[in-house]
Parts: sequence; structure tokens; C-alpha cells
Amino acid sequence: MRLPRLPLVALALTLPVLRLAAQAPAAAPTPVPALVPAGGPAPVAPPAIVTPLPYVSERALGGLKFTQPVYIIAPPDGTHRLFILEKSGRIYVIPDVTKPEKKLFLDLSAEVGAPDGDSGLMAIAFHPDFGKNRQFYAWFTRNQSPPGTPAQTASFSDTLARFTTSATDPDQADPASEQLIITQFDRAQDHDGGGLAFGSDGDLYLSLGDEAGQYDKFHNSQLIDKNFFSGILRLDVDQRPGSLKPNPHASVQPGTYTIPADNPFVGATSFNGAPVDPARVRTEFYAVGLRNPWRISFDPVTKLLWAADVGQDLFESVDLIRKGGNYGWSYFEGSQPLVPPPNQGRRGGRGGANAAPTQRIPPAGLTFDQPLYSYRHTDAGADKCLIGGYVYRGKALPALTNHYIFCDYISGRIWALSPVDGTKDPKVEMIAREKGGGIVVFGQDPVTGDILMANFAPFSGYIERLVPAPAPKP
Ligand SMILES: [Ca+2]
Repeated sequence: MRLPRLPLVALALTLPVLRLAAQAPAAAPTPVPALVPAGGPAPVAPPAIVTPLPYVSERALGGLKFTQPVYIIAPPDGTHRLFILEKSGRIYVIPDVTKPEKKLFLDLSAEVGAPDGDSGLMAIAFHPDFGKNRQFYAWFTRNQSPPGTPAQTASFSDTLARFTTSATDPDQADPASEQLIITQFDRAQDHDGGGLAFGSDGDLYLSLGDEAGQYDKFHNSQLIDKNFFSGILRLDVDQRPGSLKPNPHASVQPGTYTIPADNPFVGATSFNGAPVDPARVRTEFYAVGLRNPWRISFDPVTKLLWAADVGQDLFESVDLIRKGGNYGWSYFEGSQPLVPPPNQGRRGGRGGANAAPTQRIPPAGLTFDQPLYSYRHTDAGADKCLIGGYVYRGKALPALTNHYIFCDYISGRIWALSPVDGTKDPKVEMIAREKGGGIVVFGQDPVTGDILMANFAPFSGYIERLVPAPAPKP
């Protein structure tokens, strides 16, 4: 069964607003001036559509339907289980993916509330020893301010929490096991990040956006001594010997994690050429300068960390994340200087009293990490919201083995990038198109190795499977 085919003009009305991407600016973006040197090669247009495309999506999991599915993950315990997350806070388990039936595993909807934008439940990650300790971590927005925060209206918190499954039923989480780890006050329900993954080093990595709005509205980027925004954190949730205590912060639940001793900003006394107090540095940061890295993933072969940073008005960027990397936001959008339109100041909001100045100039002499690949918005804005996937190492689709699979939420175009060893100017090919868009995450079938995708759109709610296109009829 195929998804309903919708005319392109209907998409904007049909796709829910997932505010990963910028809202359409009131005026056309100002052309990028050469006020500061471009940081790298200019983004390119995505590859043209080829006909016929080599792959199509078909409905997976026997047509099981979900409400705004946002994540797909299989645990590292050798079972045939697959977990599907819904934005509203419900986690379903499919006990045997070959006989798909869903069971409610954990319901966080009371904590999540009524998430708007791209807020809500974003991801879970199973502890590497999940088969023994039954621990998993959830990354979501909580509909209340962190403890100790002054009373606010419409406030909520970016929340990392640990849970364990029931000792008697592996298909049930124990809600009472919740241990809050990070609860960061957040003023708006967008740009909350969304990536969560364990590295081969056993540490937990999570990604955060710049809190909200357009053009780094709250000025959260390029700071390592304030809060946890606009970057990727690395935590030692097992608190192994040699790890360090985090510096105190209102967002941190004391005693729930430590800092890997080689985290890049441990002991830092300066950042971007300005002094910082090492006792106030957020040593959790692993990399900084990202706008809204909705999805991250580790390649188990190269150990490289991939991130997809959703852009502002012009560019989307695939980044290879290095320890201590600074990817430039909000001096840069991808490799190019960020130039907000004149009526959209960084701090004052649209047309606000503090609308100017509009461009942020980096201190002289700084260099920034460049995207591995970035594409320009195209098709009258149809390509404008990057959804990161993962390096496919399966064998079910051999032509895609050793490729990074990703797509655009709006256009539904799905691409494969290679090589995946960090070689510059990688080759990107369009391999399929999800009619109507709506893909928000990629996953993998734990039995077949197939590439799975969750379609978030209200006309869908299904999990899709990428399969070779049928041979054209003679
Ligand atoms: Ca936010």
C-alpha cells in the first residue's frame, strides 16, 4: 500500500508545523555580502530528481499507525523488538517486529503536556548494557519549569531523564524509576535539539538547539559559560573513575552524571578569544555553534558522529562532529555568513525595537568547522528542513551500504551521501521521494536491516520502509 498522493500545493496545508526550520521571512533574505569571509564552499542545490528513482517507500510494520511518530529505535539486546515514539510522550514497543503489534511501553504525556512546534518527546537511547541493567534515557520537553525556577507562564524545560524497564516485564517501563538528569528552562517550544545517542566510548551524547525563534533570537549560541544551548553535550552517565564533577548549574540534577575528563572545554580559560571562568564553563559541551541539530547518529564502523543542523533561510547542513568543534552558528549559517533581513533582529524579534543590528560579526582570526555537505533551499522553499539519518551498514539494500541516508522534511526528497569517511565534497544522490514529505527520523529494522522512516504528517502516522522501485512496465 502506498501513501496517498497529494498535490504539492496541498503540502503546506497538510504538513504540521514542525518548527525545526525557519518560518518564511517577511521579506526575501538579503543576499549574502562579503562582510566576513565565507567559511567554506558555498552550498549547492540538491541533486536533480532522476527518473525513475531507484527506491520507493512502502508501508512497514503491517500498517501499524501512530500519532505523530518521531523516533524509531531497536534496543541492543538481540531481541526483535522495535520502539516507536510519539511526540506527545507515548513510547510503544513492538515485541516482535516480524509479527507487528504495538504495546504501550511508557506514557510520558502527562509530563510532556501539549507540545507545540518541534517540542515533545524527541528520542530515547538504550544504555549499552541495557540487556543487563534495563536502563534507557529519554530526551523530551517537560511542561513545567525546572525546580527552583521563578514562576513563569508557558514555560517548560528541556529534560533528560533515565528510566528502567520492569524487572518482570521487559515490554513495560517502570514510570516510578524516572531519574531527572538535566532540566533546562526553555522559553519556547522549538529549537530544542532532539538527538540522543551513546557513543562507542560509552558516553551519552545529546544535541540542543538555540532555544527558539529566528536568527538566534535569545543569543544563546557561541557561549560555553551560560546554559546548554546550541551544541552537543557528552556525559558520563555511569560516573566512571577519572570522570569529573560538572560545574554547578540550575539545570543539573547533582550526582546524576559526570564529565569525561577529556571533554574539550574542561579547564578552558578562554573561548572565541575572550576569557571565561573555568568554574562556570559548561564542561558538558562536546561541540558548539549549531542551530537546531534535530538528529545525530554514530556510524558504528568509523565511530564518526553525524549531525544534521536545520538551517535558517538559505542552507541546510550535514556536519561531521569533532570534539571541540565550533560550527559557527549564529555567525554563520552553514558555511556562509548569516545575514538576517533588516526587519528581523536577533534580539528584538520581528520588527522589534531592538531589531538592529542584524548581522553578527565573529571576532577576527577565528575559524569555524565547515559542514561536510550543505544544500541551498530550492523549489520555492520545498527543500528547507534537513532530517538527518545514519550511515547505512546493512546488507538488505547493498547499493546503499556505506552511504549516509538523509532527507528533507518538506520536500520529501531522500538522499544518499558517500563516501562516509569525512572526504570533502562527497557525492550525494537522490534515491527516493516521500510524496507529501513528513519524514522526521530514520531507523533500522532489527531483523531485515531495512531502512525505516517515520512519517509525522497527519495524513500518515505510518512507519515506512525503503525498498527498490518496481521494474518499469515494458
Ligand atoms: Ca526551545
